[in-house]
Amino acid sequence: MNEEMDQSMKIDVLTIFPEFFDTVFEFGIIRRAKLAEIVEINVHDIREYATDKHKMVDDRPFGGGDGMVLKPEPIFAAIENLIGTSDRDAYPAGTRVVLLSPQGRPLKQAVAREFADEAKHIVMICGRYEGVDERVNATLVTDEVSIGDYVLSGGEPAAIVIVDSVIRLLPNALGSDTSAENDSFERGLLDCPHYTRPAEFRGMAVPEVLLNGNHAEIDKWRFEKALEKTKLNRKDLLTGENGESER
Ligand code: 9D3
Repeated sequence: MNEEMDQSMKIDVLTIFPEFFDTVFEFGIIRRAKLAEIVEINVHDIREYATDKHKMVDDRPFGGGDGMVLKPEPIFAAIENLIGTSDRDAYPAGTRVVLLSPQGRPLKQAVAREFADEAKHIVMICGRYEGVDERVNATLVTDEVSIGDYVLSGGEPAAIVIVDSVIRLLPNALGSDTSAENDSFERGLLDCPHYTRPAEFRGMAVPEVLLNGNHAEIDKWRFEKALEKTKLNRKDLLTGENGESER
């Protein structure tokens, strides 16, 4: 096949809990994208790359302290198997090795867009415990990403979030009736409220403007409601102090 024609993406997930991903990629847009061969997703148990007799994947931190640290050897072996090299500078073009970590660059729509536009092969490394041996970060990782300022038990939920946000931006992943350009974060505003039938439910009426068929008035109402909601819940989107403006 002509290389410029092939817009498909390969995603590999490295985790010590592969069962965590057993069903998450089997619904909706992700399922359809897999069936349409827009994306191929494979989940790998880091333990399968451990070579010692106890299949050790973690160890105590040098310098002391609580918790365990993921060992470098199995992760280097996994990357060499999946990419063909553990030399970051020798990765094929379009290869991203993403470490999910609380220390990462915050995930924004612009980051998902960058991966969707530029990556052909993404390997996600899910951290656990207190973290991952820093030599993984220093040598293998091209992008360290966090999904926000709250504490997770590991990188697995973050990997799922990134996979979802990236796949829906791949060419042809959404049905022709939907467009990623209309998504609220691509516009920099939260979405307006939505209503469907019945026009009155338990005494609550749908706003009259939505029923009168005047589309100029409807567009104006929707914009005003979106602005109101954004001022209330996400002032940072309006003042450009959250990095979202790099769209
Ligand atoms: C005690 C200090 N903590 C660092 C902030 C330790 C720690 C907390 C949580 C170490 C690892 C984790 C597990 N979290 C992730 O691996 C993670 C994560 C997150 O916790 N929040 C947002 N995004 C991400 S991406 C990976």
